[in-house]
Amino acid sequence: MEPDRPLVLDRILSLEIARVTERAAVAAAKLRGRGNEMSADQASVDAMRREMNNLPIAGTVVIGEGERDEAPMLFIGETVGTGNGPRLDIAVDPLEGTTLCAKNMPGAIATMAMASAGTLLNAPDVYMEKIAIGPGYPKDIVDLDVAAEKNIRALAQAKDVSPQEITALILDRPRHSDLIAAVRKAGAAVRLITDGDVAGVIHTADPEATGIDIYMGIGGAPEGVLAAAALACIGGQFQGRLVLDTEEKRARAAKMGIRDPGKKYRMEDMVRGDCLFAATGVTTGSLLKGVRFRDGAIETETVVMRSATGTVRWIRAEHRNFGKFGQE
Ligand code: VTB
Repeated sequence: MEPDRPLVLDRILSLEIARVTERAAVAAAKLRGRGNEMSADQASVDAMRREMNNLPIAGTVVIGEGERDEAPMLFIGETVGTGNGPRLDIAVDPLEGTTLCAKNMPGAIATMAMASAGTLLNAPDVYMEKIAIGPGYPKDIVDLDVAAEKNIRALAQAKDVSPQEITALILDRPRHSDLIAAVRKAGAAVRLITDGDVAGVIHTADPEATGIDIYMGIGGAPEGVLAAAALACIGGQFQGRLVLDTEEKRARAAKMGIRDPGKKYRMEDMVRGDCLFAATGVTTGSLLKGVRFRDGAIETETVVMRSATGTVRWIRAEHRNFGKFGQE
């Protein structure tokens, strides 16, 4: 263990991290269904940053709202926290699923992860090819470089079921039409989502509860790192590869220290140490309940995961002190 990172602090942080995502979720939830993605996103960013700056950490944002020149807050490289505490890498997506929130559709979440300094992949905001499955399978049973049909068959075999009993979760995008056709050709079912692939990947960790065996397709790289942090806590396999299809993107990646633009990252390469992951529901989805504004209380539901122990905590909170949400 690093000397500046006593385990007890980790444990305290697993409650503190929930406060941060709760606050971001409440701020976004106030703007559910207003059709304004930007304002909902901005509100959750402001709220998350304000709460995070109360944490006794010396954090550096490695996955954030963008690069310094394009994001005024929670930009990559921004230091967060009080500065007195462990040095940590911070990954944030204050409002994952801005469109879901703006349209008041299921599955918007506020999410973040913390890990020891220098252990999270510093990914630029580009696309990432992703494939993820839950725990309990032989290593590398599915692989980004293998045809989708073959992956489905391998997974079915490992699960000792027919491919017909496998369900793949895929983002509903035109770019996935060949992938969707291939998965169906293999006999598996496809569940499509419009947004929200952090939660999508997490679904693979408990197929019995979620009905999802595998996540496949191309989504955001920042979301990929956050999803990898979650899976690192609860177990599973995840591979990702950045889509660096232009000179400009390759240059941006190089600036972040990425030497091999075609590298296939395993979960362990994206999250190289202990981490904490948290997500609070903004709108009710299959992972988390959304924020409820009741007479006299604001209710939130949060999941916090810790890789050191594999503990997963579901925190249903009733907030009665509205003052802390007042600035949002
Ligand atoms: C996915 C999805 C996110 O971005 O990562 C997606 O999970 C990828 O980008 O919720 P495109 O929308 O361009 O396909 C989000 O939708 C967040 O913006």
